[in-house]
Amino acid sequence: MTNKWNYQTPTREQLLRRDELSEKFGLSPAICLLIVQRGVANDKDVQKFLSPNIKNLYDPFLYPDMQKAVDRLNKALGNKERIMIYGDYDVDGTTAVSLVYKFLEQNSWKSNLDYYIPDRYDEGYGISNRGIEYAKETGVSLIICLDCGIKAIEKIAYAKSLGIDFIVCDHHMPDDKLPDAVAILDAKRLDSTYPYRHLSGCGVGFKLMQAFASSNGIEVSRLKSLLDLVAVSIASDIVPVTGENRILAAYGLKQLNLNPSKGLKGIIDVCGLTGKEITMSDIVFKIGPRINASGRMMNGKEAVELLLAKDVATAKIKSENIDQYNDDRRELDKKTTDEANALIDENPSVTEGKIIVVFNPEWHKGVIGIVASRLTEKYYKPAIVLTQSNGFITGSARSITKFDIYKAIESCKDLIENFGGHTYAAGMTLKHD
Ligand SMILES: [Mn+2]
Repeated sequence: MTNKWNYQTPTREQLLRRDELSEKFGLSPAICLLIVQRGVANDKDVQKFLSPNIKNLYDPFLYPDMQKAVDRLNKALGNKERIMIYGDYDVDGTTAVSLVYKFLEQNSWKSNLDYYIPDRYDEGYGISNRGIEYAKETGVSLIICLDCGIKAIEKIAYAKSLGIDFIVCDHHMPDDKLPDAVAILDAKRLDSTYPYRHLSGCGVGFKLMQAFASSNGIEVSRLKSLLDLVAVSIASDIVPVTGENRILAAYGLKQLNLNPSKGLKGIIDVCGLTGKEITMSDIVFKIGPRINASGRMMNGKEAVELLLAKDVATAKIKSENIDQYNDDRRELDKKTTDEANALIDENPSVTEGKIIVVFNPEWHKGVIGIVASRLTEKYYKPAIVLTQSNGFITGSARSITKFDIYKAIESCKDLIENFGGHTYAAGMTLKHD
C-alpha cells in the first residue's frame, strides 16, 4: 500500500475557534477541530450540524421545474393515466424507484403504477429503447425517471413521439442541451438556484414526493417512513453527508434502526445486523453491496421487489436471494482483482503513466467498477478497467482527489460512443478499434 496522508496543520485562528466551540457546546476539542476544518463557520451552522432537524429541509419548489413536475403528476393521477417509475439498477436507482412507487401507491386513490429497471448488461445505464417500448405496450403516458435521464435527449424525444411524457429526477451533470421533458429536476442544471447540489438520486425523488405531498395536503410526517431508503442511498452513492443530506441521513438512520420497511429489515437480518445499531458504514459495506448485487448478478428489479415487500415471508426469501448474489459477486470480484493485479505485475509499465488502464475481454462487467476502485486505492492513480460487452468495449473509471476523471473522458468524447458519471467515478463505452 502506498497511502499518502496529507495532514493539515490547524491555524492559530482554527485552534482558538476550536476552544471556543468546545466550551460553548461541551464537546471534545478533537471533534470541534474537525467541525472547524470542515468549514462549518458560525454558531448557528454548528448547531444545525450537530442537531439535524427535518424542519430545515429546503422548500422542494426551489427546484427549477418542480411546479411543472407536480402539475403533470397530479394530472396523470387525476386522469388515472398509467405511470411508470424508471430507475437505474444500482442502490441509488432502486431505492429511488421504491421510494416514489411506494409513496404514490400509498397516497393516491387507485393509482395506475408500474416500475422498470433496465438490465445492466442488455440495456445498460440510463433510459433504454426497450424500456420505452415496454411503456408504450402497457399504455404508459408518463415516465418518472430517477438517478438517470439528464443526458437522454434522443430517448426522451423518441418517447415523446410515442405520446409518452417524462419527468426527469437526476443528480448527474447535464450536457449543454437538456432533454425535451415536461420537467427536469437536477440541481446541477446551470440555471438551478436550488441551495444544495449534492442530493442522491433517491434524494431528488424524495424532493418530488415532498412537493407532491405539500400540493395535495398530505402531512409531512408521512414522508418520514421513506427516509430509511434515502439514508441507504446517501451512504451507498457516497454523496457528501453535509447540508440537506445530513438531515436526511440522520432521520433515515433513525428510521432504519427503529422502524425499517419490511424489505430493509430482511436485508438487515441477512447481514447479521439484527439487534445492533446500524451505522452509515454498515450501509456502505453490508446493506448497499447486497442491493447492488441484484443488478450486478441478476436484475435490479429483484432489489425493488424486495424493497417494496409487504410481508415478512417475501422479504425473507428475496433477502436470501440477494445475499447469495452478493457471495457470487464477492468471489468474482476477488478473482478479477487478482487477474488485474497479475496483469499489472507482468506489465509493470502500466503503472508508470499518470493513469492505469487495463483490459481483459473475459472480465464480468458487474465487477469492473469495484476492481477500478481497488487499483485506485493500491496505486493512488486514476484507473480505468475495460472489458468486452455486446460487441463494444465497456469500462469503468475511478479517480483520486483533485483529478476530474469525468472531464478527462469528456475531453476525448469524439473517440467514445457513450459515457457518463461524476468527478471521481465514470463509465464509458467505446469501439474496439
Ligand atoms: Mn446516483
